[in-house]
Amino acid sequence: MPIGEHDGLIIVDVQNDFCPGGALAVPTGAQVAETLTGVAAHFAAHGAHVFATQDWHPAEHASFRAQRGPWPEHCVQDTPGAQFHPAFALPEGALIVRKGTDPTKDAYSGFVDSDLEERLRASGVTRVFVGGLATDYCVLNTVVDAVDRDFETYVLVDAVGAVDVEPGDGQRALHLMAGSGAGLVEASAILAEDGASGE
Ligand code: VGL
Ligand code: ZN
Repeated sequence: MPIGEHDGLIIVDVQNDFCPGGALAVPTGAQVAETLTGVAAHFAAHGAHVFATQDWHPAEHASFRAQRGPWPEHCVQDTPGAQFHPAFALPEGALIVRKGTDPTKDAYSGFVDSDLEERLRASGVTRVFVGGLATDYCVLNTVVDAVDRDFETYVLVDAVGAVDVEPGDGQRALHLMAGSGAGLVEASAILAEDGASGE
């Protein structure tokens, strides 16, 4: 699948707290971080637009257990847990979108209370590819919102990882995304284009 200037890559929450050693770890988080570094470089090299979201909570966020929320404290603004994983590097020109900053409500989707949609449209993006963490929360909600906003939307199935609070949550999320109208594609197949075109 050739990538070009009307494509956007949305990399969701590749942050330390969602990787092994973090507060809300996805077992494959570090692998996903490494894969997405290569994918982001490929997109940038083909003139596509790269966006990376960060879960970016104030210290007493409503989603934390201390506030009777569902999650352990994670991705608190300006802490190490909120930083991108060290295996993840963004190409020049990539834009960072922060979400979950309202202390009173959660925002799993990169489109909620952010300017992501405007920034995609301002860049001329009509087709988006989504990877990152976690498949069953922020990737799921970002993908469904992208479909709703009429972007042609694909999930990078080999560049996502699930929290799996209940076993199978990640698989169910993939089915939900496909059912919502998103396509499922392998990032490795997109990367293989470089070899195929002799670049
Ligand atoms: C996420 C749970 C809580 C995610 C964020 O990035 O998927 N999950 N906050
Ligand atoms: Zn969160």
